[in-house]
Amino acid sequence: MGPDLTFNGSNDAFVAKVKADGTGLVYAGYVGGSANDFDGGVAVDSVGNAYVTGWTSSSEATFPVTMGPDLSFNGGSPFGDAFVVKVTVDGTALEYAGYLGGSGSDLGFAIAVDRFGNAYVTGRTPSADFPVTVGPDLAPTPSSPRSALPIKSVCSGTPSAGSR
Ligand SMILES: [Ca+2]
Ligand SMILES: [Ca+2]
Repeated sequence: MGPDLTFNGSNDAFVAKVKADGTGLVYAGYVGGSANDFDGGVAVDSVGNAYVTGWTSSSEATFPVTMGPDLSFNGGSPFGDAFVVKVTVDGTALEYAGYLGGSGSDLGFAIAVDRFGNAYVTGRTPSADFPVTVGPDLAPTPSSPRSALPIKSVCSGTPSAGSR
């Protein structure tokens, strides 16, 4: 199943591929389940597979999980979990689709992909039970639970005082 051709309710994310000459769409469809699904970002690899992240309040009962970081919804109000979806070149299938998050509201904001096809997602989480594996920091920051998602996250540096 690719990006869904049927609207799933509340809000859905969508992904669309526009022809190189701009005369039409190669594909366009929804990504989501019955609850709120929001886009965060999209990236494309060298052969044209699209990788979409965002966040969803839709459980696996309606979100099109296939294979992915996590096939079970972890909850969180109001935003649920971040999600990661890989759309095939022709848009007819989701090569994988799954959740990324813990019990809080996990947001996937941006995604990039390397030449080997590894996807890199960054976002925000208030979940102390986020599924950390290897990463810059495996514990939530005590003073601020909104640490960046540590799975291959892309960190931006903080300019030091007085720097330009
Ligand atoms: Ca939806
Ligand atoms: Ca969550």
